[in-house]
Amino acid sequence: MTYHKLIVSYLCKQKYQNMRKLKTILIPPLVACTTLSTWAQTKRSGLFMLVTLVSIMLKAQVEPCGPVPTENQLRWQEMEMYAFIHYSLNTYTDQEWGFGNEDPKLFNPSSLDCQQWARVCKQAGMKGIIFTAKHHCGFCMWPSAYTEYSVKNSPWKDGKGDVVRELADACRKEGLKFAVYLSPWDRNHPDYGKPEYITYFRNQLRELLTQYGDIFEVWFDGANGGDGWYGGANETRRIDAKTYYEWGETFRMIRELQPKCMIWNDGGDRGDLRWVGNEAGSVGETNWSLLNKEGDVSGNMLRFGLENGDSWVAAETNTSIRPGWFYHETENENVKSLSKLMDTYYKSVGRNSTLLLNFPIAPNGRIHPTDSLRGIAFKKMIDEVFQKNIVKEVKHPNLVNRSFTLTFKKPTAVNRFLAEEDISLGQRVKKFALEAFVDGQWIPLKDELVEGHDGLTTIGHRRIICFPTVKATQLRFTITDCKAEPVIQKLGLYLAPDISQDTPNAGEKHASDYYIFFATDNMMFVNLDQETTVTAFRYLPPQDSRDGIITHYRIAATTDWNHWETLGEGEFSNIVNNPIWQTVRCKPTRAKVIRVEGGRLAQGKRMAYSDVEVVK
Ligand code: FUL
Repeated sequence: MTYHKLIVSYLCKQKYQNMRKLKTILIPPLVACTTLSTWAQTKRSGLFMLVTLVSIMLKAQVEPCGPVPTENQLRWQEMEMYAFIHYSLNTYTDQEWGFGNEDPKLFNPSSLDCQQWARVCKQAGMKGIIFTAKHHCGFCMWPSAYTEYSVKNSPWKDGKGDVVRELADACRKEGLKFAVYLSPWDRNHPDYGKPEYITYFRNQLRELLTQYGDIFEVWFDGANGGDGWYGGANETRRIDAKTYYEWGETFRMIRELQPKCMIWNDGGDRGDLRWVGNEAGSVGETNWSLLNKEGDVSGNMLRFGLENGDSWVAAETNTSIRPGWFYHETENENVKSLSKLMDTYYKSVGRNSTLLLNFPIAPNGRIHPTDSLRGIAFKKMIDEVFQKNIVKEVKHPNLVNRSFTLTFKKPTAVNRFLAEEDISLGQRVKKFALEAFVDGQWIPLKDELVEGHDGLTTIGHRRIICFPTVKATQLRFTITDCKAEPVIQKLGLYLAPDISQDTPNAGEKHASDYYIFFATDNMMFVNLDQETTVTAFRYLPPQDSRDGIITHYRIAATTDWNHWETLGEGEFSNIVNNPIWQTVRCKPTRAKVIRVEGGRLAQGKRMAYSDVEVVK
């Protein structure tokens, strides 16, 4: 049979009826057949061509709906999970944000091993690594020619080392992609806040984009301006993140040097992807991969996208496997549990987002064994749920009246539903319904991770719905609202094992029973009841709102209400985006009452807390 006949008979059998309904056929079949079959004969790769041609033609029958992803965005979305690695001088000072005056001599890992990082990340299912080449403290993990504040002035490898190079090489060896985090805020640089700094910043970016092979993403971070060392000026510098960095020019440079690179950006010009507005590891259950090109982006837009946005800007959910981004020994017991990681997976990849999961490096230069084991267990669990599927996945289901019913031979236990749209044609589905046929009747299902409504909104690249186990003989999926005729490329049903026994909420809350009272809106007292020796004070900020979060604190202790000994004073770094436990260490101090003053709050007038703890 000739290619023409094969194709025509395939189309007649499979698609003729649908084709008659089509509004647009972008490639006239016979023209395409003739041209491509001639080419196919020349190339002697007929079968491949046939398959390609059929798929081009089938796609061509459907008009894209609204903005669609670029090739870069599609490739990136398909990575699904990739790792963050936070490592810098902070690792040696036990901080989340360095001030910019930390001594480069502190950087001297005993057994730095980028191969180990890459191996762990790969085994944890990560497809690439984004590395903090420079965090806010300004210390460069590569020997930049533009500053002395880098590994070249550290004792590690006698100043001849380059962590960026070692990691880029290790990633390539493991078949992982590589990317860089370059903090625009630089608390070390004397020129930060002045136009000269932008040249410095671009010079550094050029080094990273030209000396380390392909870079799949550049991560800029939104923390911008504030207190810092700034070459000894030791002051507060505020900038307007929208205008100061002149992102347009920087973006042009990135596109020129690394045309396949995705751009993360928060303030100013729109990047290729968006932050989800929190660092807790979840995006909205409704998640449109769209935003408007111009205009401010609110917290809700980060979380839910914008249904009628004019540009494709898909979500990237970033979170850490531990409470903090950098390694802190005190968090060794708080590495996220497997159930917490699975919850994160469902609330990111399962909600049409990618997952950027952070692994901090310990002071010895390796990923801590607890983190690596947990990461690997995480990947194993994803495979267990989604690779050993109990019902055969359905590729390109033929929806009848926008509905599809999966039928089993006998009552079958299921608790996870998966659907994927062909996003290359745009994101179309607004709302859907799920029903299970149990004991002779249809029962509606809802997303158990969503409160207040059934949570069955938007699909995009992948949508996973978790629901309590049902023993059903059929499951009906019905699209109840969409922007255009849906193009579903996959449906699946699975049974996830119960892992609720595994330390839920690891990495999260404690509960204290101290007597706490407020003297004023910005001053609270923690009564310890008995005199005791205190070595640290810990503060857990409010978890569901920025109201009352203390960003600048002063903490003192007393045994007699007369003499107050200062325990600490300063800023809680990154507390707004990542409202985790904050630890203020102090020299051993006798205390009966602790006074906490909120010098500055993130929002609101009265300081607040979720919990406090006194370390004896
Ligand atoms: C934040 C930064 O301030 C943190 O230190 C961390 O790098 C995180 C990924 O982004 O906003």
